[in-house]
Amino acid sequence: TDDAPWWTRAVVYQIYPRSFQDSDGDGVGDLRGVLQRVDHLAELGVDVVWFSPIYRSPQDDNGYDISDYQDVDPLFGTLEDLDEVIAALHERGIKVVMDLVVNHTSDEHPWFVESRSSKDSPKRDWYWWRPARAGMEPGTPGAEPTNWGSFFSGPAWEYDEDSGEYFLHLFSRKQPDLNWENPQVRAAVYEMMRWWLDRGVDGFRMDVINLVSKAVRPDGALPDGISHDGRLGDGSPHYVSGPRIHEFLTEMHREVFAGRAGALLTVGETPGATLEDAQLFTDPARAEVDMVFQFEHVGLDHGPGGKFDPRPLRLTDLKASFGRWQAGLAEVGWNSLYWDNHDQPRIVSRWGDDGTYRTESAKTLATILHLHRGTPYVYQGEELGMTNAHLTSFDDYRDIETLNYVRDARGYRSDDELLAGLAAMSRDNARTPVQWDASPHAGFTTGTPWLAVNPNHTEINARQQRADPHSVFHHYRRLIALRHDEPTVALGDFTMLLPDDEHVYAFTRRLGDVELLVLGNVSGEERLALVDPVWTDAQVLLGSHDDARVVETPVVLRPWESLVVRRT
Ligand code: ISL
Repeated sequence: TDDAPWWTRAVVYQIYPRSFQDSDGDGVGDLRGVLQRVDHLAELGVDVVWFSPIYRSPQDDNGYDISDYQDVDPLFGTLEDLDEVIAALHERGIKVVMDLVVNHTSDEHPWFVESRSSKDSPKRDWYWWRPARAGMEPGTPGAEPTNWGSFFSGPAWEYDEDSGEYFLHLFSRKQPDLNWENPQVRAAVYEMMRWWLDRGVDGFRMDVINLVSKAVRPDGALPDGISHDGRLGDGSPHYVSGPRIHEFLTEMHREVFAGRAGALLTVGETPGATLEDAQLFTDPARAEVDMVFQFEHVGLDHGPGGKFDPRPLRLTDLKASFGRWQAGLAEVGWNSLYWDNHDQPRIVSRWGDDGTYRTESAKTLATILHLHRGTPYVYQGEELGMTNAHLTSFDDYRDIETLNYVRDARGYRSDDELLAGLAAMSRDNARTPVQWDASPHAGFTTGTPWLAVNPNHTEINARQQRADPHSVFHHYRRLIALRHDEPTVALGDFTMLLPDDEHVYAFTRRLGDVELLVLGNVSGEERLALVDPVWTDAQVLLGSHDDARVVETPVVLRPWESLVVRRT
C-alpha cells in the first residue's frame, strides 16, 4: 500500500470562486477573498483545492466560456493574486488543481475571432464550421448542418451571416467547440497546460473532456442524431467518448504530464461515460487521466422529461450503481466520489432531509460517500450541510442552462411544474454564496451578492459550526482525517451488503486483518440492519450521533443514523 498514488488518501475541495468570498464589495467572490478563508480549508484538512474557472471570460456560463487561458478575469483579481493564493495553499500543504475548459472557448477568444473573420482564415479549421444542410436555405429553421441539440436548449449550431456557414456549440452559442482533429489546436492546448504547470499548479480538472473527439466522416460530414420530435436529435453517440478520445488523452499525457505525472492530480469530467469507458480512461498502464467524474448516480433521479422532471431516488438503484462502479474499478483504474458540484443541487436537499434531520442526514450521506473506495470531492458549503436555494420566482435564477430551459419549456409545461423542477434541480441551488456567519449576506460580501444568499444562513453557517463539535463541519473534518489515518479507507476492498434494502446502505471495506463496516439509515424512521454477528461488540470509529457505542446485532439505527465500525 506504500506505493499507492498520493491521491488515494486525498480529499479534494472544490471552490466556485464567484460564490466563495468577496473581498471588494462588488458582490462577486474573488481571489483575495479566497486568501481570507484558507484557514477554513486547513482546519477542514483537505489535501487539494480545485478552482472552477477564474480565467478571462465574458461570463456567459460563469467562466466556462474562456477568452484568455493565460490570464485572470478582473472580476476575480490578477495573476499576482492567484500566485499568492497558490503560495498560501502550498504553505498549508494543500495542492491546487485548475479547471481546464478546452472542448470549447468563448466566442470572444482571439482564436475564434480570427476563425470567424473569413473562410480563408488560417484558424478557420480550429472550430467546427459547416455549410447548411444540402438543399436548404442557410439560416432558415432546420437548415443546420446536423440536428444536434445543445446541452443548453436549442440547436447546437449557430448561423454566421457574414460567411454563410454555421459553427458548432454543444453548450451556449458563446461557447464554440474547438476542432481537436486539427493538430495545431491540440499543440496550443498542451502548450497552455505546460505554462500552468510551470507556474506551480498541481493538476487539472478537465471539463467535458470526453466530448472533444467528434465522429467526423472522411468527407468531413457529421452524422445526424436520432430524433423523437422530428426536430432536434440526440447527437451524443457521435461525440461522447468519440473515436479518437483515447488517442488524444494519451497524447496529452505524453506532451504535458510525462515526467511529472506522479505529483499531479488529473480528473476528467466525463458525462455519459460508461464503466467500460472509465476503465480505459483511468487504467494507469494506458497513461490517460488519474480518475473521472462519472454521471450515472446523478442521473438516477431524472424523470422521463429529463433533469428538470425529477423523481424520487430509489436507494437500491444507487447501491446497484455504486456497487457496479466499485467492482468495475477495483483491479484497474480509480473512482472519484462526489455528491455535489456547481452543476448539481445540494445533496442534503436532494437525497437527505433539509428540515428536521438536516444535520444527521448531511452527516450520513457524507459518511456513505467518503467510505467508498475512490477520491472524495467536497463542494464548497457541502461541509456545512448547506441546502438548496428554495427560490420561488423565475426572476431569482441566473444560470444560463436554467434560463434557456425555461424559455423553451414554457411552451409545454405549466409555470408551477417548471418552478418545482427548477427548485429541485437548477444549478443555481449550488451557487448561492457560502454561508460564513449570521450577519447580513452571511459574511460573503459587503455589497449586493450576484445571487441571493440563502436566508437560512442565520442558522446554517461556518462560524457556528466551527464552534460546535457536533456540527456537519466537524463530521467532514473527521471523515477526512479518517481517510488520512486508516489505510483501509483509502485502499481496502469493497463489498456491498443488503443490496435489496430500500432504507439501509451497508458495506464493508477490508485491508489485511482490518475490516470496516459502514451502515447508514437513509430514512427518517428507525430501521433494523441484520449484520453478521462477528460485529457484536466491535468499536464504533465514527457515528452521526455523538453518543459513542458498541455494536449489538441486529443493529437498531435511529432516523438518519450512520456508523463506521472497525474490527481486526
Ligand atoms: O450541468 C449539467 C447538467 O444539466 C450538464 O449538462 C453539464 O453541462 C455538463 O456536465 C458539463 O458541465 C461542465 O461543462 C459545462 C459547464 O456549464 C458546467 O458548469 C461544467 O461543469 C460547459 O463548460
